[in-house]
Amino acid sequence: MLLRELQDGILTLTLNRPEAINALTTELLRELARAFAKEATAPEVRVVVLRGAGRGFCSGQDLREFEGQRISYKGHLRNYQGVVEGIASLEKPVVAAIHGAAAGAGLSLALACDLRVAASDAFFTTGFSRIGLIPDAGMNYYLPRLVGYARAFELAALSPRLGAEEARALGLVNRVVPAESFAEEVARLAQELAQGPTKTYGLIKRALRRSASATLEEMLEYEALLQEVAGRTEDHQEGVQAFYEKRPPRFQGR
Ligand code: T3D
Repeated sequence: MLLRELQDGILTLTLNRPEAINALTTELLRELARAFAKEATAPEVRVVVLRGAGRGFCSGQDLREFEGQRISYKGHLRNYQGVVEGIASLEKPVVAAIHGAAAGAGLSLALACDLRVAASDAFFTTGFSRIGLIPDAGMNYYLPRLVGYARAFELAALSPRLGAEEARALGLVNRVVPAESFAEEVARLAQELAQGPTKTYGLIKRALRRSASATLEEMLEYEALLQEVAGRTEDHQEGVQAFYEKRPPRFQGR
């Protein structure tokens, strides 16, 4: 259900239920949570790419899995909390590589990632309100932070279908690349991140996450604290040395 491939510091996680546009089952979500908590934290992993097999990224919760059953608070939390928190707390970049559909909780997972690259054929819909549900899997946290309250409400309440360019204009995705060169563009970005100062990326994630609920004074203090940590990394030494020697840095992620 979840395919894993590690190459040159890039861990690629592929949602692999193409017959249902990679709809999320309890088992798939459990595998994903485990992958973010275990495999992705290994020191040799320097970036994670999350993608979908077949013709789309992810169609959200598998609507057939709980047919006829009531949604339970506990079951819902158990299914989604581990994955969304796993992405947020992973101290390395996570890239969502989106082609075809990203809907419902599939879109939520993409929004929880640090960067979103969309193929020109990608399309996006919150989808929840069409089946009488509210956004979940972290969408209520990420969506208004990315697009502002008014747009978040519109996207959540009306569930329009957005094309890749529309999504980029709204700030939902970082970049749109031609569908024909999607795999190469994602690989290029992943390589760039995999050769970067991994520990620094982790600290950037920590700082930006903290800023969501901090005052300026608190952030100034937290930045100083994290900068002390960044200043002790080998990659900082290497970056400064490379600057002196007028050459590109060779970061080792340490
Ligand atoms: O239980 C809880 O805890 C609640 C949690 C909720 C979280 C959520 O994510 S709620 C939102 C769930 N997702 C949706 O409502 C989206 C449903 N799907 C769609 O709207 C469309 O399929 C798409 C817009 C994603 C793609 O449209 P299209 O036309 O490209 O594909 P399609 O023909 O609709 O789908 C292809 C197949 O995938 C089809 O199966 P079939 O008929 O060929 O056997 C379709 O039924 C299946 N599929 C698509 N989405 C889901 C799905 N099967 C199960 N669950 C799905 N979410």
